[in-house]
Amino acid sequence: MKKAFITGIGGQDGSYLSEYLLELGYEVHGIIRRNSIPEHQSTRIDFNVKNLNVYYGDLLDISSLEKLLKKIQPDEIYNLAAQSHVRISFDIPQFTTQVNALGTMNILEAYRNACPEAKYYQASSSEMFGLSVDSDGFQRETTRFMPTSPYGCAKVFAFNITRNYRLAYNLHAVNGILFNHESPRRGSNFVTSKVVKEAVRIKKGLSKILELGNMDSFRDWGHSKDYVRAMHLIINHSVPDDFVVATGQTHSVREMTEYVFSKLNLDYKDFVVQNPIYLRPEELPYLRGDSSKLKSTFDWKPQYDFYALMNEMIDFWMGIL
Ligand code: NAP
Ligand code: G4F
Repeated sequence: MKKAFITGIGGQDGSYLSEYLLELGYEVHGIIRRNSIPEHQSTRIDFNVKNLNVYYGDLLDISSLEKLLKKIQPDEIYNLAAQSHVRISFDIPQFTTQVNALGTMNILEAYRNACPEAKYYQASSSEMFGLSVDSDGFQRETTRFMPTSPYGCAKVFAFNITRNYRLAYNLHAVNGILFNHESPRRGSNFVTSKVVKEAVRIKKGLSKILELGNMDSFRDWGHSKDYVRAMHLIINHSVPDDFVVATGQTHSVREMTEYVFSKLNLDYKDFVVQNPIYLRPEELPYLRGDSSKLKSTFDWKPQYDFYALMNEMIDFWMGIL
């Protein structure tokens, strides 16, 4: 039985990845942070299932990482933990950098000392590309990084230190450069979840307006379930390497909002207002990923397109509100 160790196991991707690996027959281990309301830790995934083991740990506490990796001796390590909200990274830049950059260094050190034979996956991000777009309108593995947020800058460090550890210490350490991916489990302060949740509340008479920031940025949105399958393929490639994971389609926040409201037979223009508190000091205006390298290396293609993704999220929020 293969063993996986996942940081961020209670997050959107960590929860789907755990379920996917358990289905494949893995023994799954993961860390959660201490929370004053323990029930909040398992809102996305039931931790009381066979072959799933959860411990307290933190990327900022190298002793907890090293102790667990020494004991578990995993075959695969997935570092998914992060302060993952880009706008909030402007409010708490130092914390974001400590967790996302130095926290990555901590787990790489623990990995190198405790179980260097394991394979390591780093959750890198399209936010690293920032203002940089190739002349054909796509971002890919060779596109230079020009990040536009403390989050993006910290993720560039994490990407580079992962590559550095791979080459310097001959470790099987890889980066997945994932474009935006969503699901019913997406935190409700990310734009897709926020729009769907609030549109459903408006439809049900529970709310009257939706306050947003910049509606003219473009994102390449996929489904988290498709992307965790890609993580597993990338970490298990015979040669450690870095891959972009994206749908290749891009939509503006305005188009996404218009689609969600229209599915509920509403006109977004009657309900959406701009609130400057949701604008960012520097915006990333456009993302569209080219995942040709991933597709030509593995038999991967997304099962969800943008509309199927948004429809699933609408059905979810209609069901629980
Ligand atoms: P998420 O839902 O915000 O999950 C992040 C997880 O990390 C949460 O469980 C969080 O725990 C945990 N965490 C935060 N700080 C930690 C720390 N210091 N020590 C241990 N755990 C900590 O994010 P996601 O959407 O699943 O994303 C997973 C990873 O992929 C992140 O690294 C993110 O930056 C990256 N990524 C995401 C996307 C995307 O579109 N979703 C795209 C590219 C890259 P708490 O619940 O306690 O906060
Ligand atoms: O949903 P978002 O907050 O996602 P963002 O900033 O693209 O970051 C996500 O994707 C990254 C990959 O590229 C990940 F690395 C990162 O961890 C995270 O998962 O915002 C998307 C767009 C932005 O242009 C933002 O300015 O939506 C715009 N937006 C407009 N109004 C809003 C809002 N975003 C949020 N969160 N809230 C708003 O009210």
